[in-house]
Amino acid sequence: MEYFEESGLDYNALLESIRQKYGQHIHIMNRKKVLLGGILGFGKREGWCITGYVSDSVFQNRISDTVPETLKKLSALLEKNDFSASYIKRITSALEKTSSEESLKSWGYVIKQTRDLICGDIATYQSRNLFIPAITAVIGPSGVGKTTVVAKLAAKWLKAGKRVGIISTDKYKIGAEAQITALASGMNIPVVFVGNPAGMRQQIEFWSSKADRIIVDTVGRNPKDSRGLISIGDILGGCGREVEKLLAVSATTKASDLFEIIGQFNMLNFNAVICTKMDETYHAGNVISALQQTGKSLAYITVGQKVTSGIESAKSERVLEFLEGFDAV
Ligand SMILES: Nc1nc2c(ncn2[C@@H]2O[C@H](COP(=O)(O)OP(=O)(O)OP(=O)(O)O)[C@@H](O)[C@H]2O)c(=O)[nH]1
Ligand SMILES: [Mg+2]
Repeated sequence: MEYFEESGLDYNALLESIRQKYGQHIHIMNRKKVLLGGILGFGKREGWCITGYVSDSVFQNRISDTVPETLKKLSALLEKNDFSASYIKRITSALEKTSSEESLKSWGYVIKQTRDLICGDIATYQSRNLFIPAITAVIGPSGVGKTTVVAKLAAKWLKAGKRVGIISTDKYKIGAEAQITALASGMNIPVVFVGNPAGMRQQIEFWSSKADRIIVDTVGRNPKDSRGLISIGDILGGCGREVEKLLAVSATTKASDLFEIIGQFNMLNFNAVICTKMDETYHAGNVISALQQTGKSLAYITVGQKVTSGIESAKSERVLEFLEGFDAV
């Protein structure tokens, strides 16, 4: 799938130019009004921003008889690892362009080159949190492991000697309050609950001299529910200053859904992705394809349900361990 985000002043003209650029098989995920142009904040005009993607079927990789056997085998292996069709095409085309006919006969060569290409595609995120306390919010769809990530991050930063506080915006879901309270109290970390931006502002002020890191747990949101996403943005806006927003997604989600989720949550301007439940997948090509095609970077991966461990800063070589058939040779 190829992802796009285009803006223009006139909606119909914008749609037409997207069709000209990406063809007729576009799938629109989100359209919103935005302010465009101007200099130094003056003279901005209202326009539209459209995000979406071009269906995989358009990019289907037709493998002809002239393609070396190794590349056919590679395509099948990438497909087995859940890479998207357009990502597979990207890799096989890159190999064809940059390799001699002779070297493409070697399976070892093809695997090594592919590993290097995939590694290069996994952008990792370096936190740029400047203020103390640094605020990190974990956002994402329901059930992906956000609260677990919050507890894992709290444990990690606690071990590093930081003073940690947790703010939860999930006051409503049955059991949510008890879940985070139990996790936090096991580590002797205070947790408070807020229900609106004003409450958030108050808590941030209260914690400003008592914590080095504040972690915000948020309510799970259906990515199709724009209003729900906006309400997350509103409550985080109550922090009144920079918040690092990390989008948690599960490694067990299929590539096309990851693509949609990342596209929809983009309206919250999140900084990077946390991929949870990596231990539950053997074929993480879905994650790699979605990250590469949306241009998003990976902050952490989580492996396992234990809250005191199992969160790792993202490293591209490590992500490759969650693929089948791509061991280093
Ligand atoms: N195997 C595995 N399970 C995990 C991981 N992270 C979280 N889980 C499990 O996923 C389930 C949901 O985790 P939560 O942290 O409650 O998910 P959530 O996103 O906060 O859920 P909501 O608040 O309901 O939206 C729990 O059973 C966790 O133990 C992981 O890395 N690996
Ligand atoms: Mg939760």
